[in-house]
Amino acid sequence: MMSGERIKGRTIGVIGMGLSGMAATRLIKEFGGAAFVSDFQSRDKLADQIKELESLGVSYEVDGHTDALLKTDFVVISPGVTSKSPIVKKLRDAGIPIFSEIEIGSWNLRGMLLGITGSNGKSTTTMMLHNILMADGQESIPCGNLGAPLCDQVARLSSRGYAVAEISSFQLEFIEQFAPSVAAILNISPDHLERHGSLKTYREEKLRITENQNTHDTLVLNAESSELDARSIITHAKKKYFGTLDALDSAAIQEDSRGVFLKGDSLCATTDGRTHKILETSELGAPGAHNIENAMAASSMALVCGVRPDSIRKALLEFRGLEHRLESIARVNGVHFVNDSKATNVGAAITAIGSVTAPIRLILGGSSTDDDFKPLAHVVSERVCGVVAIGDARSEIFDALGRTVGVEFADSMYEAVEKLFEAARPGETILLSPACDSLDMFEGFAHRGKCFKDAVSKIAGRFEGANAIGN
Ligand code: UMA
Ligand code: ADP
Repeated sequence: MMSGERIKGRTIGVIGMGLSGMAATRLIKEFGGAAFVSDFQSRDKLADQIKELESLGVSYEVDGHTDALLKTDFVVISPGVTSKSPIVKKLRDAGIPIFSEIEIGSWNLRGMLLGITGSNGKSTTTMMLHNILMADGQESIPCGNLGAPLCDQVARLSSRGYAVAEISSFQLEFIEQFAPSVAAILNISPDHLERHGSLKTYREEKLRITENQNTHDTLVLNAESSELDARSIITHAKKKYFGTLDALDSAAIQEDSRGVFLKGDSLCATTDGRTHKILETSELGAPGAHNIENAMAASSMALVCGVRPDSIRKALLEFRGLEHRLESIARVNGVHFVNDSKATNVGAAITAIGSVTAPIRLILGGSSTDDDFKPLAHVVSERVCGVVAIGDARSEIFDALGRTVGVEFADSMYEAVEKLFEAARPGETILLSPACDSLDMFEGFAHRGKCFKDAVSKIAGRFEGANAIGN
């Protein structure tokens, strides 16, 4: 059934007045439904949203979720609302269906839905694929968890276009029919375990991206992520694996199940029995071994969409990575500053540390979602000569790494950068790759990255000839 039919004339509850809730509300209004929006924050914190709701003529409540939501036909839930929330229990007990924002967004999306999930690399791969499609002259809109809700794209996308959606585990919790034509699962490593309870449940949520795919659809999978265990995944979709040629060969993956693979130093694809080189890894515009994986995932998806290998090559040469992801900031007195604020879990920080070749002085910490920093010890002992820990998780970081490397504490980003810069020698890299969420000290990862950059430019301002790179 199309979204219009499921929405028109219905009373639909929306939980949360954030990006998702407001986008869902606009969609409901556009398709002739009556939205009732509920948020547990106070009126003064929601002034902008209330202004928009009042101008749309939409009813709402603030300061909590009341039983008014039980009088709706179904409810759209924001990804930040957990399934353990009391209102979810009440709605379930009352038999009221609950859908995520991506679910109702997908109901009437014209064009093709491409969905990318995984623990790390989602935003980068989403933007790589978007750039590839654009280089091929296609209409493409990057959206989803990267900050542009799918519901807002319904009116924007034509039937010939692609919605390239970054999809989080939170968004997959309340899907019913959501089914990307091409989906990718990049990797699995511990993240958001406080919400999902265990790595097993978290992986199961991620796998839901394929649960409604059919035999015409494709699922692109990383052949080398051990926690993902791609071979064991059951799906109706055609599987396409990416990875090194050795990994695909040793897993006996047949030619028609191969996506883009790494043969020596070249990204290659096989079509009609012939292997083509797309580009050398040294030509990739985005740095680091993890971006080779992201490039293989994005180009595997693009090939399924019929994109020409030349367009893939052109886009991957030009794409330099996103802000706050291994972003080179400046060199001051021979010390290189790199901003990887988006590394919000231990797996991402391990990747980032591994991809910096110089000796590293590292900023870790924030609010932790998985608490286990011990997996960092090995890579820290090999590459890192000093750590400054910030935020709520700093004691846990000290406990996990204090025997491996010197760990100092700082109360602000500026103090952290200053401490590391005082200790650093020319040729070293000061890396912010915190392995934690940011909300204990910052408004989000972007704000944390900006504070890092501000601290660096303050220090650089004291030296003549400091070299700002990029932004
Ligand atoms: N709220 C309630 N009741 C609750 C909980 C929250 O009313 O029980 C209200 C809050 O008061 C607030 C609103 O809900 O007004 C916030 O909703 P939300 O947390 O779902 O945030 P959105 O603004 O809708 O943003 C969400 C994603 N946020 C989360 O998943 C936490 C954004 O991803 C995403 O960009 C956006 O939808 C558009 O799709 C952020 C994120 O951190 C960046 N994602 C996680 C990650 O990447 O690791 C999954
Ligand atoms: P996500 O959207 O999944 O959080 P991003 O593309 O924003 O992923 O990258 C976040 C961080 O994760 C990067 O700064 C980098 O440290 C790390 N990362 C990126 N791609 C990968 C990958 N394929 N495997 C492991 N870590 C990665």
